[in-house]
Amino acid sequence: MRCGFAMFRPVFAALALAGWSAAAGAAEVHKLAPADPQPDAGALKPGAHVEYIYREAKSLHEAKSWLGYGDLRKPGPPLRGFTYEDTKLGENVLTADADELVIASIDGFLRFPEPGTYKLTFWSNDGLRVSIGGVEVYEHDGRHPCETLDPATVEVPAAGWYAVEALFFQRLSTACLVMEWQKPGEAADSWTVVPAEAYAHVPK
Ligand SMILES: [Ca+2]
Repeated sequence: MRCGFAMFRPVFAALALAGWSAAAGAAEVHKLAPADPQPDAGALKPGAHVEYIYREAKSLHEAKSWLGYGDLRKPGPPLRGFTYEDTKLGENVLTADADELVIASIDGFLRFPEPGTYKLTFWSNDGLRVSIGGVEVYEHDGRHPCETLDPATVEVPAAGWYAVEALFFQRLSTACLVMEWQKPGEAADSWTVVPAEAYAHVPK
């Protein structure tokens, strides 16, 4: 094992020097479709709609399979957005009634204030899959601490509301769910947590 790993390291180093890994992560730009029609402003309520299933999932595949059990779904108070930093041990996850063994199905709208190219960074503990404007933009499967993979790059054709859907699960210990954005023209090291007022939903 040790020998094999040592043999691989120069290969990774060479790929990194060639810019291969950066190119692979940055190449994909997701083109988002605005909600059509745009939601009626009078019907929108703050935050995102969420339903919880209080079952164990170790992967997004398992979490998704539980969604099929409709009678297990329990609507929860709306999320204020993806603004939940890592919990303390024993603290409830999101707006759920439990700190562990929670699956959340989230949907609503996200408002982009201007058109252009945005970068989105998602932090999750544990698994997370996100679609915005009809496009899957991020997935981080499995159980892990509050961490992120490469940012997603999205092309926003017009200011306004975009449908957002997410599948999230928290198995054990702490949990987090955060989205940050870098708006068009902002510096490459400039990240802001997407504010609560950017999220809305139509009550079901
Ligand atoms: Ca966890």
